[in-house]
Amino acid sequence: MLPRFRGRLHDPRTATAIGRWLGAAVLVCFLTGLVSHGLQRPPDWLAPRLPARPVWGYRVSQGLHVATGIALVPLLLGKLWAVYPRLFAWPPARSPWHALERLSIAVLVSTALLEVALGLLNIFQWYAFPFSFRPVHYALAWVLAGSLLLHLAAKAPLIVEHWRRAPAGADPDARERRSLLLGLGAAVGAVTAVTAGQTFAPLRQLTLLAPRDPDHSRQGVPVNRTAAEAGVGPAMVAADAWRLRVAGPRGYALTLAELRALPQHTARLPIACVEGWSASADWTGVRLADLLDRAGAPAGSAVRVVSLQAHGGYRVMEMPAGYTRDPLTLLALRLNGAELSLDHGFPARIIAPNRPGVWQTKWVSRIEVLA
Ligand SMILES: Nc1nc2c(c(=O)[nH]1)N[C@H]1C(S)=C(S)[C@@H](COP(=O)(O)O)O[C@H]1N2
Ligand SMILES: [Mo]
Repeated sequence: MLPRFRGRLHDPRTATAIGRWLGAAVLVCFLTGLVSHGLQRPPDWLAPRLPARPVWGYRVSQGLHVATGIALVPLLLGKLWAVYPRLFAWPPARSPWHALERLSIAVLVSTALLEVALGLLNIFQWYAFPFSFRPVHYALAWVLAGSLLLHLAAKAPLIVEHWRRAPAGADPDARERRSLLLGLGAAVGAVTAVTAGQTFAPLRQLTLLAPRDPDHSRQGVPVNRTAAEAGVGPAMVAADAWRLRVAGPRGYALTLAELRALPQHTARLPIACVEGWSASADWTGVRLADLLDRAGAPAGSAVRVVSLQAHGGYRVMEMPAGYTRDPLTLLALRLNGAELSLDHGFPARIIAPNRPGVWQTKWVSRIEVLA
């Protein structure tokens, strides 16, 4: 037997009131998800057009993506609570049209729950699912958007009827409904407050539940994958073993001492991980533009950057033209005034403005100019 809820608030008015906030959160989450996807895996037409400004663009958009995704947990639960009795109404379909409408709700509810669950698993780096996260999360987002539009169209008359505040006295449940919405708002506020500090510094003190606490960091920046996890050992980066090789029209190789002797520049740039944490730091090193000029790279060329790491998805990175000549794009040797630690990518790592953390390649060994 399914539990029977006897409360009076399982009605279209409550569903509309929660739906407003739910819809807004889904919209922000969807749009910032598109930004995230576009910056991480741009299609060929988009890659050369990706902008390196604002430097905090990806940081803000990905922070919003993860924060709205987390806020969806209480909002979805609240909405499901409000419509719960209708989900199991009997008979399941009264007409072919009604059957279709219920089918679209089944798709909507299941993709919404799946998207939030996958996102949460991913930010906690618990890859419990047997497929790669990003393409599935991206494809399901379109299924969710499509079924949500269908749902909004089917419910448009009810939404219109209940969108506005009822005239005073006409709605006997108004007070109870307001308490429910306040409670839900408090739940959203609470989950946001204890997680958003991972990217929004003023809330840092409250960061209880975020998987990456930026205060638990070395050199002021959390470490996402350690050198040991990536299989990079001290012998591989020893002074006599490591060279930076630049392949291009006039290719060359440099030792770390030679790199240090080139003009050094400092940029304050954030690392913003897709998982929602971010941290700003002072990065010092050689401008990628200077290294490319020295290799005779034509203006507007993209590059491929290869890490010492033996395998793994982030061993090889391609950087589109919009970033390669940017004065803030560095092959960094120092972090917050000290030499890079091995975990942060010693001897040299990439740091570029407005790019996802996954492409801030550590332990760089090779830079190839692309045609
Ligand atoms: N070679 C290599 N570079 C890498 C990674 C990696 O796994 N291998 N992880 C990336 C990810 S996902 C992030 S968020 C940043 C984090 O940099 P940090 O560990 O110095 O904070 O490094 C990026 N650079
Ligand atoms: Mo990351």
